[in-house]
Amino acid sequence: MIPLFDNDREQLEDGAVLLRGFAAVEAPALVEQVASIAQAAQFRHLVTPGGYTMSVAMTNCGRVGWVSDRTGYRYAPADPETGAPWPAMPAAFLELAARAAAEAGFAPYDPDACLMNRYVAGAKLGLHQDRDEEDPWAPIVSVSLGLPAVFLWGGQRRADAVRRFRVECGDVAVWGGPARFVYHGVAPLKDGQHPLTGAARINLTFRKVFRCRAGTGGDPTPKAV
Ligand code: MD3
Ligand code: FE
Repeated sequence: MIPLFDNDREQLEDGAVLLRGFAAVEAPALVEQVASIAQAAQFRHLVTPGGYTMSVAMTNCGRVGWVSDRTGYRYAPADPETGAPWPAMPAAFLELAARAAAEAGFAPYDPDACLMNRYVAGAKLGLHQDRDEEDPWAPIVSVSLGLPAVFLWGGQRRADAVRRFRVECGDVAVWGGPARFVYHGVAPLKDGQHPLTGAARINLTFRKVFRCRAGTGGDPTPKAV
């Protein structure tokens, strides 16, 4: 398929790219899949090791899911709420994530987990690094759905200057390789209504958690182009 919006590509820095509108066509189907996943694994507000309840509600699909409680952050094969394995990652998720990763020079890409974040007005994600994954090079792919938000994009150190990017439904960001440990976050969501998600923004983040899977014979780290 010929990619739509091919020119809408913003290189943030080496290893990080914003693909505006990359998932615009698929957005309604993705939102439906999220709703169906959330029936089996509900969105919940996790507690951080420091004892704070996150303003963003989260759930997961894939081989493992990201969870947090008073004992720490980790990837878990089962939903701690139900004890059941996380719902499988839909084929449409995998295909989109792999296509976006390839567009950013990170092919092949076979993510282990998709963390889904749901924001309502006021919900935010403070500046952080994603560092609970074993593979330090494989990218994270982010898909924004529903209400717009402001991404905060810093540097390798917490104190580095932060740039802001407004992202809309269908925008996709990919960052890996040299940009994998950049500090990032999301500014408090503004009130609004979106035809696909109502008063919410949903963000999917795909992660390669394991360095390589048993039985695949290696080829652990994709190379950035
Ligand atoms: C790309 N999620 O779950 S994707 C996370 O929107 C997480 O829910 C965020 O960080 C979310 O760990 C955002 C990360 C992100 C943040 C800022 C960016 C990607 C970016 C700024 C520019 C480009
Ligand atoms: Fe993050």
